[in-house]
Amino acid sequence: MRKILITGFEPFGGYVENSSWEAAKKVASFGVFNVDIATECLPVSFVRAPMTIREAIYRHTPDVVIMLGQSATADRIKLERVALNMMDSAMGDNDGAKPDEEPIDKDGATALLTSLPIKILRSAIEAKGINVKISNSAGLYVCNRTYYEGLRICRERGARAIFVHLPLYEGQKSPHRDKKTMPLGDMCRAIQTIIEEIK
Ligand code: PCA
Repeated sequence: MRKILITGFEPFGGYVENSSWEAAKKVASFGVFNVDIATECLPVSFVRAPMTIREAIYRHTPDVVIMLGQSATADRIKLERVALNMMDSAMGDNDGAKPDEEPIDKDGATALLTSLPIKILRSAIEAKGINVKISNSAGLYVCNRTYYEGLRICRERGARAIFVHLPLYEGQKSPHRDKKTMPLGDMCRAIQTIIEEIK
């Protein structure tokens, strides 16, 4: 049976929930036929998120890692193509860290790319009538930091990985007004579609 690890994040930036963790829990509770799904909730911390995902990958030994994150500015699902070797944040993470254009690994590759067929995944999600696009930047915050780590570890272990940014879910409490949202059910169907495509 194929093993998949789905990660989401704890809340950050004034939100009381994170759509990524809400979606991860729901996909795992529905399940996907013939797939062993593990989940992990990551801290929004430049230091602790990569440590936690490394530990989770070693513990769960997945074939594929699907990392999820919330993007409150997104109006659709964003399949992230690339992780950049840089950290930068004026807002700071949940530990108060505010890296200023710091490399993740000064000897590491400038960028790492997903090892999954991103255009095929986009088409499959579109075919379900769900709004989706490919994005060429996951930002320079904790999601990008986590993606870089996830891709690096998966490459070492012969596993595959992708990062997916999700909008706020419909009904999610937000400290900001007029944010675009998406039904949580659509986000879950998109993630299930990814899992089915890579079986
Ligand atoms: N989104 C943030 C970090 C945690 C999350 O859910 C990001 O896009 O970097």
